[in-house]
Amino acid sequence: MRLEDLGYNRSLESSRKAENLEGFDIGRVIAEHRERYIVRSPAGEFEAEITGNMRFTARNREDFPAVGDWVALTIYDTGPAIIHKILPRFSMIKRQAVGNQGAIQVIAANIDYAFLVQAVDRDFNPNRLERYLTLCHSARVAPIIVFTKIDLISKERISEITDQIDARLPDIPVIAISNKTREGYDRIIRIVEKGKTYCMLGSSGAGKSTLLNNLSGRTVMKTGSVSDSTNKGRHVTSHRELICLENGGILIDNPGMREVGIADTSDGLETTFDQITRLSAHCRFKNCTHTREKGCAVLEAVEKGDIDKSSYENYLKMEREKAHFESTVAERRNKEKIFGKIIKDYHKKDIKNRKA
Ligand SMILES: Nc1nc2c(ncn2[C@@H]2O[C@H](COP(=O)(O)OP(=O)(O)O)[C@@H](O)[C@H]2O)c(=O)[nH]1
Ligand SMILES: [Mg+2]
Ligand SMILES: [Zn+2]
Repeated sequence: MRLEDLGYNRSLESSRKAENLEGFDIGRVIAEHRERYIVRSPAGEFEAEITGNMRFTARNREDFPAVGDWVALTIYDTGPAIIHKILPRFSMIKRQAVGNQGAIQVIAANIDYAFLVQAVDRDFNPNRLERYLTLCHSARVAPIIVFTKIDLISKERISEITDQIDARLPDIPVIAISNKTREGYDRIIRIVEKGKTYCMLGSSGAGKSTLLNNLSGRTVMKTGSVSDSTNKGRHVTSHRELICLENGGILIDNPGMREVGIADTSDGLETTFDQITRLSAHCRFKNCTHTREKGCAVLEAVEKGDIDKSSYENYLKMEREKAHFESTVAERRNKEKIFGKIIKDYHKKDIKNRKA
């Protein structure tokens, strides 16, 4: 196994030099569980931990390694390897909670493409696809839509679905497959590029792990439709893993993100709804909300049928969520500021009292 087989390239090599990490081994994090990491390198696969210094200087979850990260480490004969540094990431898929101090969870790092996996039966939902797209755009990951389980519906229904998505999301590649009959697999295999990293995103039960297993030719992921509600805290693929395909592509499976919140995606909205973004330059009012204004270019396009009505409605919904999220964050920062001032004043008084 060479580093290149894991996706290593020239730009990573120059960051390694720039950061003076030539004395260390380089590896890629292929799994993570509670601050224990599995790192793969040309020397083999190792359990690893981060240095104490790295832990103490970490400000948030982003400062810890994640699946897909390139790390500089020291490998020992016995005991775990020690991770000294994370190489700069070129992309990062993350989640951000509104509560819990906006805690960030890094889903995966250094991803080139995301397969947005959605089953064509009960799972089919264009609004949700637009959410995942927005997540990709804000993470700087190129999206590819993969519809699964086409063996469960008629040929007519398949074309209906793909036509609908092509019209609504004209710039995003769409592949329809069956993991059962392997129809469409030739297209998936053709699209996977050597040295590029792909990650699977989509609801639980959509067929991500089955696809990954089939592509890899062996069973690396457990599959099945374990319901989240009946098996609290149990995820079939909670142990995320990165695998290398025969044709040189690198694949990462992820547990279904049960919902994609706007916090994860807000800076990607403009790209997902780029037609609306472009048109809004032609609205009469600069602060147009595209809801009822006269001379609104967006409303005109919706009326003419140039913009898909449900896509427009989804856009408004996500914009509202974004505004709400931003005001919640601002409010929390404000409260923290006020609270910080109270503490400061208290300390000041305390010092004064002690002096007196
Ligand atoms: N009929 C059919 N079933 C599928 C297909 N893909 C996956 N499944 C089944 O759907 C269930 C969930 O698949 P899994 O790969 O575990 O989904 P994941 O949660 O997205 O990883 C399993 O029982 C699979 O056998 C498909 O293309 N057609
Ligand atoms: Mg799975
Ligand atoms: Zn407008």
